[in-house]
Amino acid sequence: MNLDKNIFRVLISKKNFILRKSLKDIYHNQGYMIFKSLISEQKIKKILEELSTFKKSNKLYYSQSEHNWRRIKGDLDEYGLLECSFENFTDLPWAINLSKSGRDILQSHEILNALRSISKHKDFCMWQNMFFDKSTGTIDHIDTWYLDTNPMGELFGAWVALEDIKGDGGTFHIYPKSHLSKNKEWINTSHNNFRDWSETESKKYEKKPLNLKRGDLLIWHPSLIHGSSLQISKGFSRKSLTAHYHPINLLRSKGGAKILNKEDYKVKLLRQKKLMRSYGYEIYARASKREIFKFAGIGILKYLLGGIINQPKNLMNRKNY
Ligand SMILES: O=C(O)CCC(=O)C(=O)O
Ligand SMILES: [Fe+2]
Repeated sequence: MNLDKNIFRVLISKKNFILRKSLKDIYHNQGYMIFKSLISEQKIKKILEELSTFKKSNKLYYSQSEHNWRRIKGDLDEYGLLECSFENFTDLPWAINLSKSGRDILQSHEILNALRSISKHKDFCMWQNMFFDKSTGTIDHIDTWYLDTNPMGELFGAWVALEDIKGDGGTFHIYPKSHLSKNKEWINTSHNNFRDWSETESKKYEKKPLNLKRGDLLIWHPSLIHGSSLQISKGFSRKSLTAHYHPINLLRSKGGAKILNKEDYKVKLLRQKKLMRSYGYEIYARASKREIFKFAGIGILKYLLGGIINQPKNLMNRKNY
């Protein structure tokens, strides 16, 4: 046995343990963590090519910012930028290549390691994702009002810069430490009240615009106030991805939801786990192929029926307030 090598190994793992502990502390203290140059140039080039191909196709997609199904060509501005955010772009059966390039980033080992470095949990599932070509200008909010775990606080928001963010295309911003607020008046309020609460609460903290570089990853706490600004100069994009992850052993919920008894929790968790699929990746995806087809099929139907069923509703866009 080579003793020297072994001692070295122990020292390394001890250092790693200390490093990991301090990363967790920083995350819990600040409410966010930035991982520089995490995603390779090759993966970024691929996904941008795939988005560009998809934009030429005029296929259907679900817009998170408008909350409805739409054709992509009609949503491109005079510079060819997509005006709306594209929700669950990895779950469209008619966008296989785009979906794969998205999963290669959002369900990657790189993001898994980043999540593990700041969480006590080992395995995660991607609940939802979005592709932003242009800044939609998202109101300041905390994700927990919309999505969180039960018990709350273990959801992870993630943002990947697909280009250097300089500001002309709008920026994503956070309010460091705002997740530590004791004020929980947002629980069980309407969206309007929640928006007012977020605006008032954010004023107590310093706003930090994040000029991340292509390939950087940001992870934030579900109670951290964040949002984004509108495009400043025409023609400038804010190419980025976001995703929300939860540990596989926790139930998806909303912040402030009632705590379930052990039995009910177990049953619901089992049901949730049955839907998850790895698709060959180390981070699980939220839904089985069957669910994905169902979601897409309902989408086509809603688009064809139109009217009230597919009405836009953009609650989170700054333009509306
Ligand atoms: O990039 C944005 O405009 C907002 C994204 C966001 O709030 C989220 O993904 O939770
Ligand atoms: Fe958010």
